[in-house]
Amino acid sequence: MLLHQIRDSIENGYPKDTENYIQQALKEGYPIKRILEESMVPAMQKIGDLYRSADTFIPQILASARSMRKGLDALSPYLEKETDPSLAPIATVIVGTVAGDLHDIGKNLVAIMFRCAGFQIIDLGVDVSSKVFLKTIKEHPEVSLVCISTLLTTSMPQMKQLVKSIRHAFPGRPLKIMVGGAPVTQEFADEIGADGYTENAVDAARLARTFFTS
Ligand code: B12
Repeated sequence: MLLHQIRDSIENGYPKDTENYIQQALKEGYPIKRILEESMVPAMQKIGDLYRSADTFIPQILASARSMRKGLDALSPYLEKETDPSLAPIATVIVGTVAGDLHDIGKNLVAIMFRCAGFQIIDLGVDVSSKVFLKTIKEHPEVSLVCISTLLTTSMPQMKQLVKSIRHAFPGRPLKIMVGGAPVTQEFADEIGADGYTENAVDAARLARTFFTS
């Protein structure tokens, strides 16, 4: 019931309701992963599909995006509690949306699923230049995975260039690179030399674990 209410409040764009329902669900002991996988991710996927079929207008999308952000903010403090500080992180991961692209909902979901799975996250935000990606990788030798997101076909060349620049700048470093976002495909990921691609955030965290735990 609560999971449905969270989902509806995101789809209908009521941020306050999303926040309240999520807080209630957390108090009642729903695991974060379940809230994400069963209500938040499907809600945003539905909004995306409606947008594609021209049934949803920009104000409604923005309201849903605001609900999603409120929901993720409400989850954050609980995420800290669920993570055991005595356990070393599986790996440190940089996440960011490529230059020219301001979409961050999918990227934020990827970051939160990775944190749930035991990774340490450095979130660079949106519209991140290659320069900032490279500088951050250089300044953080503990980083062993870079996750790049894009929602715009016009930003896909930047993604390709970024993967190339990372490989070129850190030739001997065992860095894995994952790419994703709605227009990205496995074929494109292979073509640009990324180590991994998945269609959604849940599978992304699962795939990343296989890089470091097998
Ligand atoms: C919400 C939205 C917006 C919001 C963004 C709010 C925000 N804070 O992010 C607003 C209204 C601001 C917006 C703006 C624009 N948008 Co917009 N937007 C969307 C919409 C409807 C949903 C995107 C979304 O959040 N989906 C839900 C999330 C959960 O899915 P996701 O991002 O794909 O992420 C999942 C997976 O892809 C994966 N994933 C994501 N990143 C990564 C990374 C890695 C490493 C991995 C492994 C996996 C992974 O995991 C995620 C969770 O499961 C899409 C339509 C669609 N069907 O995608 C259009 C869409 C992306 N937008 C589009 C456009 C054109 C724009 C604008 C240019 C519109 C304009 N004329 O101004 C601007 C762009 C401005 C800019 N410079 O970035 C187009 C892009 C077309 C194209 N081919 O490039 C789309 C496809 C709509 C369309 N059909 O025309 N948009």
